Amino acid sequence: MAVLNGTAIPTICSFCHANCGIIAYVSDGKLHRIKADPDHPASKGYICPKGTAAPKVVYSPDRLKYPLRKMNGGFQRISWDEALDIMASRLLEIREKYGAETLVRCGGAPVSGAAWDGFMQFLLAYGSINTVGAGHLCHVPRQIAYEATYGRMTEVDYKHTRCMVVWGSNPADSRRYGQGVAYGRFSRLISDAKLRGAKLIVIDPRRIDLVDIADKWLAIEPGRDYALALAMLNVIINEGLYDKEFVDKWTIGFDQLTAHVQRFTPEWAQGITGLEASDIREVARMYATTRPAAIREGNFVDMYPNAVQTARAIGILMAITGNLDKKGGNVFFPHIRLPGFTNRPSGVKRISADTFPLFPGTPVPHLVDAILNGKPYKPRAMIVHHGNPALINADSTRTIEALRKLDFLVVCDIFKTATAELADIILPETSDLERYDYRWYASAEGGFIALGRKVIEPAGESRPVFDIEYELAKRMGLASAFPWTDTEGWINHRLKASGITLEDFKEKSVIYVTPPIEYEKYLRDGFNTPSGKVEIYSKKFSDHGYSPLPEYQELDKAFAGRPDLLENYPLIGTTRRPGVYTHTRFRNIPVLRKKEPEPLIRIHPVDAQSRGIKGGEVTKVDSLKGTIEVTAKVTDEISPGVVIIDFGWGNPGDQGANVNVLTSDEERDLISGSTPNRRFRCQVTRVGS
Ligand SMILES: Nc1nc2c(c(=O)[nH]1)N[C@H]1C(S)=C(S)[C@@H](COP(=O)(O)OP(=O)(O)OC[C@H]3O[C@@H](n4cnc5c(=O)[nH]c(N)nc54)[C@H](O)[C@@H]3O)O[C@H]1N2
Ligand SMILES: Nc1nc2c(c(=O)[nH]1)N[C@H]1C(S)=C(S)[C@@H](COP(=O)(O)OP(=O)(O)OC[C@H]3O[C@@H](n4cnc5c(=O)[nH]c(N)nc54)[C@H](O)[C@@H]3O)O[C@H]1N2
Ligand code: SF4
Ligand SMILES: [Mo]
Repeated sequence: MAVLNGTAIPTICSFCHANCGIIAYVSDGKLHRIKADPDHPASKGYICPKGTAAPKVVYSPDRLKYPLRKMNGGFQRISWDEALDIMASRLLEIREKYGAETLVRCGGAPVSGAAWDGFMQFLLAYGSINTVGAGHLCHVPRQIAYEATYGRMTEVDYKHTRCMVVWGSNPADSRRYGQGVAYGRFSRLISDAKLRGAKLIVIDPRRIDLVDIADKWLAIEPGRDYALALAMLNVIINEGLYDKEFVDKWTIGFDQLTAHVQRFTPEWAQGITGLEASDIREVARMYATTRPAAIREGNFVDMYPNAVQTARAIGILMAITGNLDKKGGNVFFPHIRLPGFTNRPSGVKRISADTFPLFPGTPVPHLVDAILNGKPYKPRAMIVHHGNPALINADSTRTIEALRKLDFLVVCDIFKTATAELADIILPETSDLERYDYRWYASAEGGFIALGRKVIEPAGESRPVFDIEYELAKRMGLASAFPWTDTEGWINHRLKASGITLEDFKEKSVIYVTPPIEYEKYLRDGFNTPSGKVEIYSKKFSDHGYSPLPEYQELDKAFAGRPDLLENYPLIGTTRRPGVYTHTRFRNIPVLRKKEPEPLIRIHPVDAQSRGIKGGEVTKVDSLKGTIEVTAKVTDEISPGVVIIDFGWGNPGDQGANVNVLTSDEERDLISGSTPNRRFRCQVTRVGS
């Protein structure tokens, strides 16, 4: 399809997972302005400052415009032919010498179809199945937990609920009200529910904006939610507040759970969570007795070494209170089917197959181990597409050391990132508005697909990822393993199972491909588990040697029995995502940078005063892993003893410190390999002025 000839082109924003509908104003081939699309079902007229800044992003002077090759310690411009020839010969050589499985594809947060899929087909055609990304920190721990418990992740039915628990999610900044669901004008979802009389409970170490309208706020210590969830189960079971009929008919293992949670009293949890036992009781009762109720458990879960079992405990809360798949509860929105990739190599073993059998890929820290110690085998080459692993993983110093040890690193991005700095070859991709893409959404009205349109020509020599990987495959004799030859072919392949093609979007921006939501489907189909019931006791987990009931787990292993270390690192550090950025993106866009010019450490007045720190002063933060300097913001939005540092800084030129220098990848979730990116013990001192 050619670029649409018109001035107002409906498309979608892919700067974050919300994927709002936008209208791109183009004339003389130039993008002038982006406005919200009032009709798009994903956002109904909402747009954030990042979306509005799209022209500044696509025309940024920092855009990568040509392929680059590392030479003599710097980067030199090369042609596409050279770049692809070098890649083809190096990758063929590596395959010959070490085996296909030593190539790894690294992605990032899957904010668009292209981000999900780029270089996946190439990887399989080459003969490897090794993928890494941000999943171990982003959604996979929750996914593993819910798949084992009742089939798949749920969404919140905000429009019909009477009680919302926003648990470790900050939708006002993340614009993420669910996993992959379109709620319409989402920015008003929670306040509208409040206006209808629904209750709101916020569980968050920080006084986020939503606390202002909450009925109850639990300022929990970071990483301690597991104890809270177990104590809530204790109260709900012992006070008989659960849904007896649902539990009898539709769950397995409730009696074992009842016995299991007896020792997890609110008084026990009080000592761990920093919360009052009476508050825990009150929240447990409010949640269990106000039906229907729904928990929006956010991304907090995924960045702790007890991630999967915490999610299991939360999932079990949803189930025993009878809120699963019920109108106004935690529901399953309709699923869209997408055909997978072809030519999956057989007989190749994932690097983490033995250690993390339930993980669909490999957690990055495990890959880092494999690169550094060669076990079970040493990965040799990596293609990074749409991700920035050097900054986003726990213990950046160690991650970067591993990336440097690769024989061959290719990074495909639109900007020169901290990861690109380590690459042998940098490939410039087209930005979202310079290529076609698509996105699937679940919604109460049905699952639908929206098209991301190419509205302007690519910057410089940048190319869409699917064209790049096909060209590369052709040079390596792998073209026959591709069901497409370019971006449009890729979209048509993925849309096939929904019975539509790219051509169908000529007149429409959005096409519905499933029926609307149906509640209580389990009455007909059961739950998607081996028993067809909610598996409170998980045989799947016990078969894999994991605790079949959520067993409590201590944190901060490196500090166990070490009062000296606890004294040296008395504060608990966690991280914050500024709403004006997405992860490590956009610090180079001046209109956005103005809003949050530098990373801050939020510190409570009590902790600041005892250290002689004033707001606006530079502080030094030390952890067992490293040291950074950040400016202090003295605020009571957090509790004494807790500090919060902004995440996402550290790309070349942004001059901000990378908080993951402080985090550790040693303590991992047994089941998902998740690391405590949001919990590190630290000390903060004033930098002498
Ligand atoms: N301490 C701490 N660590 C964290 C988190 C945290 O909150 N605290 N959050 C975690 C989570 S949930 C996630 S998802 C990860 C995020 O991890 P990533 O997804 O790896 O981080 P991003 O900064 O979004 O990286 C995306 C990259 O894609 C590039 N890009 C943008 N558009 C295009 C395009 O069209 N084509 C190509 N090829 N590239 C493009 C961007 O320039 C950017 O470099 O971080 C995790 N790490
Ligand atoms: N602007 C912007 N939007 C984004 C992103 C971004 O980087 N910027 N990233 C996108 C991605 S990849 C993701 S995964 C989503 C995530 O979106 P959400 O699921 O909404 O998660 P976060 O925005 O990370 O908010 C997590 C909240 O949990 C709190 N928290 C931290 N630790 C704990 C804890 O131990 N317990 C509890 N109860 N709370 C805790 C934090 O203070 C924060 O308020 O956002 C997406 N949207
Ligand atoms: S960046 Fe802003 S406009 Fe774009 S999808 Fe996310 S919330 Fe919507
Ligand atoms: Mo994420």
